[in-house]
Amino acid sequence: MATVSLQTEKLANYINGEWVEVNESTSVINPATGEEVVQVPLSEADSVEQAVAAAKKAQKEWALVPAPQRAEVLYQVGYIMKERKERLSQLLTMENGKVIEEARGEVQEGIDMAFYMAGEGRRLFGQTTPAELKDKFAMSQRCPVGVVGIITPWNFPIAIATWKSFPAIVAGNAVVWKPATETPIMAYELAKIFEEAGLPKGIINVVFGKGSTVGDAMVHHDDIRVISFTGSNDTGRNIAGECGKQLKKVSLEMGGKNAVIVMDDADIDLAVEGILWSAFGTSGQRCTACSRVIVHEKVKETLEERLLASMEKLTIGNGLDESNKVGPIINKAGLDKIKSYIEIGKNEGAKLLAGGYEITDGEQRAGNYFAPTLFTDATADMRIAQEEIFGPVVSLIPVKSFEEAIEVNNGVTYGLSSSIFTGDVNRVFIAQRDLDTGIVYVNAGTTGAEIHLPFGGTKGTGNGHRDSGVQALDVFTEWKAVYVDYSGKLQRAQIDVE
Ligand code: UN1
Repeated sequence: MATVSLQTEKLANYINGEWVEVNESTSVINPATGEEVVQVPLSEADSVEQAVAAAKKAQKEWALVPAPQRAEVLYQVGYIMKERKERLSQLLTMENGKVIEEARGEVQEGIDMAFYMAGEGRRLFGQTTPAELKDKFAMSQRCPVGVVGIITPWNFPIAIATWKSFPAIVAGNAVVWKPATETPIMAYELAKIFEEAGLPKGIINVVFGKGSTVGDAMVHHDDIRVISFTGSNDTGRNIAGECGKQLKKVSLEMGGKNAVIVMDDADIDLAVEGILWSAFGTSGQRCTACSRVIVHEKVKETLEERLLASMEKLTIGNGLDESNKVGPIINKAGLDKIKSYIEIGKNEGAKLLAGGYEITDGEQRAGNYFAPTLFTDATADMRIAQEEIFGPVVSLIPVKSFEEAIEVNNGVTYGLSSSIFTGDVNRVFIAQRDLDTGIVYVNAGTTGAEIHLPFGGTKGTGNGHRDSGVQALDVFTEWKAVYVDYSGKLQRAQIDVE
């Protein structure tokens, strides 16, 4: 099994280019083994205060650096991440638990984002528009917002951080970043990479600590002009409420209840592969994870049989062992939540076909492992078919028609990702039009978004903004409309138009 060392026992905040220790700290636990990996600082609001002050000062100069030069730093970040990919991936597996192959995939998302956003340094396109008056020039340009706050989750601790920080930085902002307390190592490593890449001090500031203290201080700070948050629904709604009161711009991504639709004309073996990967990869702990399968009744039994046979082959264990395909659950609270949904599902009358229990023997004893779980004969209104479980639990919902499948897919409060397996080209186009989610897949599972496309969802998944893709720039920039009148006389818009 591969091992890398972190070379420190306690992490420090990164503020104004300095590593700043705070008194209190707590353990980061490897979910695969139950062992402590490192101590993470538990900062108070004063750390946020220092970080914002540093960011505010540094941002003024950063905004004056031409964007192609700001982008040079991101290219360097990308090169260093590429060089360090294996180290970062192993550390990611140690703090988060995801299997090493997936950890490499996540680090690759960050590398891709670095080069993609570095390219934006030479684009950051605005628009020129004809003015309604003679000898008058009109354009719209993107301007940095100032100091932005980003709050990132434990399930994609490096990828999501890059989706938010890279566009913010290339656009000329300074960042105050609160990473998840469960997974601070990726933040620590990324801050070191920024430092080595030559990012001026104060442009990225990392403050570790509990969301309620650090996050609250960020949300309520007058000098933080944008909050970009990925995480739980309850927290996101609270943040939205607080930001609303202050008229602070906020971008939210808060999960999904994503479904794979399997039609009667689907390639069933391909559908099984798609479900397996998107439901049980990352132990179901993705916002995009498949947790419902909407299946046409004609192929229900065949799908069940083949899915069960494939599930039996899934190897579960420490993600640093290359042969394991499913890793642990992040912590005991995550496990408890999953267990409670198993009881809910049984009480609601869904039929448990596989799994449904914590694995507590063998090498898995000390970690947090949950058996891949399949419910069948679920109905669309059951809680297991409506609420986000964030674990390796999938519920099969039989339907009688294509129209019903679409309706069931859309009948949840979330709207992140959806997928359809079908051989019918007309259904492909109808589905991509009618599936009410921000991401739609055809003949592929619900996970696997690429960084140069917008990531986010409809309805309760968010508030209309998108992470990654060029669209992420909309979160971190303000549009400025500029009019230059070179006629030499006062020309009144709307009035002096001939
Ligand atoms: C998440 O779970 O919040 O599309 C991010 C995917 C990954 C990102 C998931 N590229 O599944």
